[in-house]
Amino acid sequence: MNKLTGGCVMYKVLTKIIVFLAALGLLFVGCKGKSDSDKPKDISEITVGFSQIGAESAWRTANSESIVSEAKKRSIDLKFSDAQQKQENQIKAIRSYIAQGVDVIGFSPVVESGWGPVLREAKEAGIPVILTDRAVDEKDTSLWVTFMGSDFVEEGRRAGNWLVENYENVKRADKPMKYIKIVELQGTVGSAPANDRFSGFREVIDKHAEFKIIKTQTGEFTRAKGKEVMEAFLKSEGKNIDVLYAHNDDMALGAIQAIEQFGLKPGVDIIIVSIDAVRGAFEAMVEGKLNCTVECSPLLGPQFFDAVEKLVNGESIPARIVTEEDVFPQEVAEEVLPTRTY
Ligand code: GZL
Repeated sequence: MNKLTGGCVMYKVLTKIIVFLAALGLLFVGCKGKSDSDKPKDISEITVGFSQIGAESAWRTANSESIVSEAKKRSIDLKFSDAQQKQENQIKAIRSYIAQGVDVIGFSPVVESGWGPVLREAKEAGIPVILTDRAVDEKDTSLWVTFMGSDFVEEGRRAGNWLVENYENVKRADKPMKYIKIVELQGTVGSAPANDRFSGFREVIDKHAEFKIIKTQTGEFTRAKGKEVMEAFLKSEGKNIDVLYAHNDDMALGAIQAIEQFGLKPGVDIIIVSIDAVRGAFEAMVEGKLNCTVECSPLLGPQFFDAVEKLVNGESIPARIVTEEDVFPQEVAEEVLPTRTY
């Protein structure tokens, strides 16, 4: 074999060795593990954008406080916005969170419909969305990771069941049982709690012919509007009203003022059942002015950030997380009031 041939052979062997070593190196780099961008972030590095509905009720204030204080407790960077009950403000806030590239978006939708486009934008941007408190009627459930909050239909059923089971014991003795006339203060028009509490209550009442809903109108979940609408009910129906069913305690508390100003006794002349179980409702029950409140817990902060941490760590979370709740009639109010945290 001449020097040239020998040199060629050597060259080929060396080339093969270099190629082999290079391939080995690439393999090693490839196996080094997740690149930085794939590694789960440390919780203190993540940013969460939350679009809150507004500050319409004591319940909402407690809900916001629960979310903001939990973020602080966990040293999570939270961008929080108040939409003053306007859907367009929530959509703007969510778009700004997308533009800022937050890691997770949370929001409580003021109404059920009209969220498809902005939720698709979040999905295209690869930002997971957590629904809290209220649901949306969007058919594509891949647009959010989980919905956590109460079962509002069940809350409406619980209010109806309490009334059917207790009206006879709480009504004035001189009031006839025949045709018990109910007036209803609905929540925000188009919102999940208003729609569901409306239907859940009727699921029960419609099975009892003696109960009749004679007036129903939105009080927008606020104390002021609840008082105003109750004044109108009293003007047209007066002493004809036996029961008030309010979709939240704030409207019931406003209605109590209207009933007293009209010269009737709330909780006695007009039996009142409402939803939320805020402190004000317990105080009204202790004074004998409200007869029952169905719990709807606003304290979603810990659950929300548990879900955020699981998401960021790549863990799975259930598509639906229901909050456990109770019913509080007037007779337990005094004992329970000191334990209430919202
Ligand atoms: C219910 C929540 C409702 C409360 C109201 O989860 O969305 O909105 O019942 C609040 O008090 O305004």
